[in-house]
Amino acid sequence: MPIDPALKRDLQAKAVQVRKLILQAVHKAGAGHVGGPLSMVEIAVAMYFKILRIDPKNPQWPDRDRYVLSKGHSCIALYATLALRGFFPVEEVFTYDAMNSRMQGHPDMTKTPGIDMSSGSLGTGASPPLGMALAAKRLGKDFHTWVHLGDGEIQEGQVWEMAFVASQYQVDNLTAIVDYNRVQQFGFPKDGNVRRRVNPLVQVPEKWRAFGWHVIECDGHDFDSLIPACEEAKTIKGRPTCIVAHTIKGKGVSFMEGDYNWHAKVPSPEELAKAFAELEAAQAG
Ligand SMILES: Cc1ncc(C[n+]2csc(CCOP(=O)(O)OP(=O)(O)O)c2C)c(N)n1
Repeated sequence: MPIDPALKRDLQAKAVQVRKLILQAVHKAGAGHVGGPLSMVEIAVAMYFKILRIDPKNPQWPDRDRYVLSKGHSCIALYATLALRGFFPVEEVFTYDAMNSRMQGHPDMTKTPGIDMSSGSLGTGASPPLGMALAAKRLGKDFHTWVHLGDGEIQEGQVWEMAFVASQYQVDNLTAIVDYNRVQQFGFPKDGNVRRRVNPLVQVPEKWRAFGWHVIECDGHDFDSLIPACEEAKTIKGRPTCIVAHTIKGKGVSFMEGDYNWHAKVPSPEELAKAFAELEAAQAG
């Protein structure tokens, strides 16, 4: 079911703004991740501009929905989204990775308004949201908790400890989103010019189903697919939901898409200009 076209246009424009902020911030910092953040832009925008019950003026509101970016290396996408949503000034995004900045290279819940959980060591951001969701049930609160995982990240055992406990306790106020871009940090040198990792993780929906979760697959770059998936997740009773969002690492910039070399590479001034031109052309088209 397509979403309202005006809302879709607005979200798409936000996604372009977030992509530009990611590229500019990494360029300025001279360090950081690019491919994973670009992969998750629509998911972050859908969350913060449509799905989550939040108040940017009151980031610690006890009844807010929780969103935990477990693939914390991609946090520049979250900082850009939080800034556009009004949690802190947009200019602060350009202090990314600087000494004493609130925009650290991995998210720190003690520093940055809007960050619900510190993360960065893959897998370790999976369990705290389960605790948040269980706490909501115990306290009779109606907030929903979301956890955003990378497909490489779900190779970590802690994710599956969380997965079986969540279904065991019928934690239906918890939704996992797997950013399924099929590329991780490295490819294989022997592949020469072949820029994709040849061995992506397979049977991701089947794995979550086997652990007792309700599974929804969607296109993680298409708001008409992503937003109904998120809305459906909130209605499922008796078990947690996993949204397997099919995404493209480096999405939006042709020479970054699907290329593991852009996992954490800084764009040169020429590459930045080329990327901006592409993003603007796509938006105009
Ligand atoms: C425990 C742990 N091992 C290794 C790393 C280094 N690392 C950072 S990102 C990454 C790859 C992540 O791939 P994926 O989860 O698919 O994320 P995405 O493709 O969305 O960037 C690795 C190995 C880490 N942060 N934590």
